[in-house]
Amino acid sequence: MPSPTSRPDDPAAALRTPSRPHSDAPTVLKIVIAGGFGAGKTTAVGAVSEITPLSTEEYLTEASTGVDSLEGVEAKQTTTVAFDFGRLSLPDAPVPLELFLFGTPGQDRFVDLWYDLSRGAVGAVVLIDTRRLETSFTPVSFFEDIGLPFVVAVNHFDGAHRYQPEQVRAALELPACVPVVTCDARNPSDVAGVLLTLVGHAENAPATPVHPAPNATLQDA
Ligand SMILES: Nc1nc2c(ncn2[C@@H]2O[C@H](COP(=O)(O)OP(=O)(O)OP(=O)(O)O)[C@@H](O)[C@H]2O)c(=O)[nH]1
Ligand SMILES: [Mg+2]
Repeated sequence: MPSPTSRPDDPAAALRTPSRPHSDAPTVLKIVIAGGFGAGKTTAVGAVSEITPLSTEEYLTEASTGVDSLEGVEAKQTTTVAFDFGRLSLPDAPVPLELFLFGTPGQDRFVDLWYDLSRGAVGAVVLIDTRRLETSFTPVSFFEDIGLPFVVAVNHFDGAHRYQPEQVRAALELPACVPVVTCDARNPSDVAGVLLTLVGHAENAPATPVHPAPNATLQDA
């Protein structure tokens, strides 16, 4: 069996290296697309991916009634049970990039999987549905706890009240250094813009290795 490849503690270091040996080669980065149940994670990965995205959707069943609230997303029939995977090349970015996108399942009960998917990632996007802001509390706390740079992206659902980014920042008690942006998860250029915001943020964030979430977070989830 091949030995596992060790994970660099600071994946964003590739962005800060002044002269890379193969300057034409894109910098490959892993990015996590997170957020609460039904926030639009699978939609965002699918919108922007240049390959047919890998998805692990399963039908919602009666067993999830009363567990996974469909308020605001009543038309939703499926949910991600493992992860989404997509790829996006951005050759014209200030540094040519190849982004590997990993969408998480939304429910808090998958928090162990969120941790596994975060290994080796340069950062995370936390998608927010402002109609159900409470579903984003655990994902935000999770990335704060493990020390992974993240941006908050407000996914504008039709008919939802449009809050200002600073109102969202206040409601989530986010520090000024965490970017808060808006997007439509169905729009490829919106999602690409969010990803570039994250890459810029991760490049400037202090290099802190991802560490296991404290037990308190896991128990609370
Ligand atoms: N109007 C609108 N609908 C959206 C948007 N993003 C997602 N949707 C819809 O909202 C529903 C949920 O989207 P998903 O992409 O499955 O959400 P998710 O976050 O992956 O959901 P889970 O994996 O179950 O947590 C789907 O019916 C989407 O079509 C958006 O920006 N605007
Ligand atoms: Mg999903």
